Amino acid sequence: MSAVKRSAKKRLLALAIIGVSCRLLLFSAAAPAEKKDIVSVEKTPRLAARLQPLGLDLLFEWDNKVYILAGPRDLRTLDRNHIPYLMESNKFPALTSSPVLLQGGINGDYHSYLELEADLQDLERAHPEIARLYTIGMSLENRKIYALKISDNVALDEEEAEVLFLGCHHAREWISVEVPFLLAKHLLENYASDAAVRRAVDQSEVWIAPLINPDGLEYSIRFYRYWRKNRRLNVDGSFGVDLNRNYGYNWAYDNEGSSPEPAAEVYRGSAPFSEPETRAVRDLFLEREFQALVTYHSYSQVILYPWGYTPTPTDKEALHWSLAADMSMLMEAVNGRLYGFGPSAQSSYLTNGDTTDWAFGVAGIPAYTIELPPVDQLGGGFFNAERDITPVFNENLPAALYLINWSIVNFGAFQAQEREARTDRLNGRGKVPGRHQN
Ligand code: 0X9
Ligand code: CA
Ligand code: CA
Ligand code: ZN
Repeated sequence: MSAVKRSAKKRLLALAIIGVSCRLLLFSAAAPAEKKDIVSVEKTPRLAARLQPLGLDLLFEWDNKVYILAGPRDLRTLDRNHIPYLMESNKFPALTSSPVLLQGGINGDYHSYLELEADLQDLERAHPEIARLYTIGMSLENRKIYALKISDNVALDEEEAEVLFLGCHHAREWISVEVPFLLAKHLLENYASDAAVRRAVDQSEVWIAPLINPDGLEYSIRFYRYWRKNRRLNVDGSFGVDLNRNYGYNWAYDNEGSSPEPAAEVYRGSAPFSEPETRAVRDLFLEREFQALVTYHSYSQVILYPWGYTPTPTDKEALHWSLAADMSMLMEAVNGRLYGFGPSAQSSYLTNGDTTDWAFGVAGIPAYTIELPPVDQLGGGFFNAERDITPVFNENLPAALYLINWSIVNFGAFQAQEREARTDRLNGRGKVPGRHQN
């Protein structure tokens, strides 16, 4: 991870970081101790080059230093590589102060796993004709991974454009649960009254899976707010696979932003789709014929699309670009917040094994990572205030509706293209692997 949010983090006032792991001490008796510190390393080209392959959790850069969130193991890694660092935790009082209680429920206005489960069940119960809740897989710790299907005649698989929205691959990105959840709620609750919503729901099949990493989310709520990965117990005793490095297209292409080291924050797992959480997405995807995909993350306020594993543009750069440009414009019009956009590898950083590379790689469909606000650490980083939830959703709504409508309008062309791809594969002329062959 050459610097998570490298671009966004250039001019930061480091001390504005808030709420670093408010909950660290809350359950410390029960929690396997994963206490972390914030350390800084001088930002020289030489040190940066040596830091890069270590897969550490780079928080931000400020005043010619790189700040890193580091556990005991990470500190040993730094020692072993003779990289000098300074302990900076005392600059971040939130690390050691007692937890701030949020408004309602265990994590305030954000959803915990059980709260989301209850709310999804309520939505299905309140709108049985147009909503159906599916369990698309089980997490490592046996939590259900839910997907809500929204369409007219919801029990039938109709010949309609299918669009997939995903949330929370990364545990600490709580806002990424809320946006797809609120999208589901909006579509269902406005179906009767809003003609545009009704048309979208009637003519498409929208699938919304707001919580791909339930174990990680719960861990982030209860023990360690900064948790990113799932909760896989790795061979070396460390925990977690980065689910957004575990997808099977050019998995392990190289070690840029994706690590073979189990303890790394960007550990890609022992094999492509080694994790039940990514398998759940894969299996749903391969069963359906999605025409577009959005996976929500945070933070940095940017719309990304393939490739992530290489700077080479895809053969659908123009399409990706123009849909992203339109979405960005629609989003900015709501609250005035500008979402940048571009290919992942350039607008973000190189990684391999992410969701959108896989979806595009096997199906050739537009696939977007939307990194929700804030734009940088100064704005709160991963810790959106509860009052951000509604405005962030509001500005993402028109982009989601736009992509659904684009899929509806282009459904005929999509079907023709799928038919052609199938024929090509049958005749051994396939350009892409093809989603039906996995
Ligand atoms: O690193 C990620 O998985 C995503 N960023 S996050 O801070 N939410 O973890 C970005 C994924 C986009 N893909 C690439 N940059 N290749
Ligand atoms: Ca339908
Ligand atoms: Ca269908
Ligand atoms: Zn993420």
